Amino acid sequence: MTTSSTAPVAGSLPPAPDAKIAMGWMHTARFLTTAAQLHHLPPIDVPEIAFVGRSNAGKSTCINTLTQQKQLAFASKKPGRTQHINLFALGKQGVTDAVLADLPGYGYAAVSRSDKVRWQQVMVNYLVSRPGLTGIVLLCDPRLGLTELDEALLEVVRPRVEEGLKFLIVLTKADKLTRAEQAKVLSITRLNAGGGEVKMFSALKKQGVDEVAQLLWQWAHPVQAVAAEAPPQDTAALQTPAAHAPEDSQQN
Ligand SMILES: Nc1nc2c(ncn2[C@@H]2O[C@H](COP(=O)(O)OP(=O)(O)OP(=O)(O)O)[C@@H](O)[C@H]2O)c(=O)[nH]1
Ligand SMILES: [Mg+2]
Repeated sequence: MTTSSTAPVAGSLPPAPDAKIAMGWMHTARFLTTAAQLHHLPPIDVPEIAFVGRSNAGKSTCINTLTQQKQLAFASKKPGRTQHINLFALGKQGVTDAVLADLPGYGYAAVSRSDKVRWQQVMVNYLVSRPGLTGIVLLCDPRLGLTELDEALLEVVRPRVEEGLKFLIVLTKADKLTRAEQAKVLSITRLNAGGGEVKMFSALKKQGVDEVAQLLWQWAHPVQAVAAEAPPQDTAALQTPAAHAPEDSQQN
């Protein structure tokens, strides 16, 4: 999986920013729009990061904690609180450079079967076809572990993850577990996630907040392609043919 080149590859992750930078960026979050159906969502030309997971897993609370805003996303003890796709814009000086999407949770027993099927279809379509979707954060209550529905979601997104879509599992409500339980569930989830990224998180204890913010910042600011593939015209004229520089040589 690793390459021998030390040159940054376009689209790869930049170094992690200072936690202050990542948290300051997160704090710029503002409500953008809400939609019950996929085709009502506006096209977005910046990276979009979706928060998905079972109802009551802590998606909305996680967004509020990361953005350091109490009520940006609707969080509630009552499962099924989020019933629309809610988009939040991020970026300094009002310039949007990324979008967070809070999705309704799945697996909520009190929802009618037809509503469940309808919503699952919206979500699958969103995950499979939303242009600009850059990363998925799957939130999971570590006391339940990855459930059948989470596994089904993993299967749905697998082809896009293989094509480069970023993916992170956040184990929420870490404050409900002892340190030993946290370590155990982390390693089991890492195993089940096929080596994918997994982080422990607690909104209550502010555990894992900086780390998740730093990773999302990295997702939203991938290394740009270096625009120096061909030398500028005037300096090219100065090069002697004897130099024989390979045309595709890369700078380190
Ligand atoms: N102890 C503890 N409780 C949490 C934490 N995160 C969320 N909760 C609680 O879990 C419940 C559900 O949180 P939400 O953020 O509304 O969950 P959700 O995943 O957005 O739920 P839906 O919108 O129904 O899909 C609320 O009562 C939160 O206060 C946490 O880190 N620790
Ligand atoms: Mg919610």
